[in-house]
Amino acid sequence: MSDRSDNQLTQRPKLEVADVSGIQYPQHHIKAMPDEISRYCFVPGDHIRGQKIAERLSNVVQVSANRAMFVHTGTYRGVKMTVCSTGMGGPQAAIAIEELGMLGADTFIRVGSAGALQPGIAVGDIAIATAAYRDGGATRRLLPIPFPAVADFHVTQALLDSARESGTDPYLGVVASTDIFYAPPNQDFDKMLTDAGTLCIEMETDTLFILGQLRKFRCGALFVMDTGDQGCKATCDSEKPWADHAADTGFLRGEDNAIGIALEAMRRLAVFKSRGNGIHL
Ligand code: R1X
Repeated sequence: MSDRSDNQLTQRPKLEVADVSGIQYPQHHIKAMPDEISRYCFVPGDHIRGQKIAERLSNVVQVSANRAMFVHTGTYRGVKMTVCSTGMGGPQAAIAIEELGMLGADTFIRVGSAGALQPGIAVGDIAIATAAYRDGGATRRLLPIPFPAVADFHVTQALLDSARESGTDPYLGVVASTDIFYAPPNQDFDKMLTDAGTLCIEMETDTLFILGQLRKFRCGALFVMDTGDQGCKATCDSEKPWADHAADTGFLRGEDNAIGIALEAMRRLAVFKSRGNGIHL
């Protein structure tokens, strides 16, 4: 075991922190001005992953840090991009996405982690969502459950193209979103999802896609697997079913891969749009 002084967090380079004192912000939670938020936003749940994405941007500034939503804006290959961690679960993700939208964002990529539901999937593998099974409750009052939670086609295509060009052959398909991480075991539910071909399970993508539909945002999501089809033990050195996000080398490689894929996909969406090639927004 490493002690605290070896902790990866303490070793991460410090990012510039904006002075937010005495300013009236238009949104209740995200303490930023519209010109500090790009229309192109990454929405990981994990603020450490958010920081890792931010570290890949140039001229990056932390524009807000409130209630687990750490917001950084910088540029990637000339394109202004924002990263905002959403925390875990649909309700907080909804707050983050809605406020980013009111600050001018309209294109969102979730860079998440998820647990595998299909045979053959390993820790560190990448999945891209085409749609999300709506087991989460956050958006039920926005659009009723029969309404599907579907990814934006162009964002999904950009993620797929970016993955393949990076040499990754990602899983592509439906993911499941749920609210309860420590749900009572329910083999029938798990079997239903697996038999239906659901790739993996996580907690925010249904919310992202429903807000995308309702608010006319373009939304996509990709995930690094933190369990394999036989739990973590088959693929990593842990007693727990999940890979350690701070230490498991397979997971960390996959996370780094997912971040690179997402950045490049976002850049393509920006370039494509600026050429006026028919994206609907
Ligand atoms: O979406 C899931 C949630 O944010 C993935 O990881 C978290 C739970 O451990």
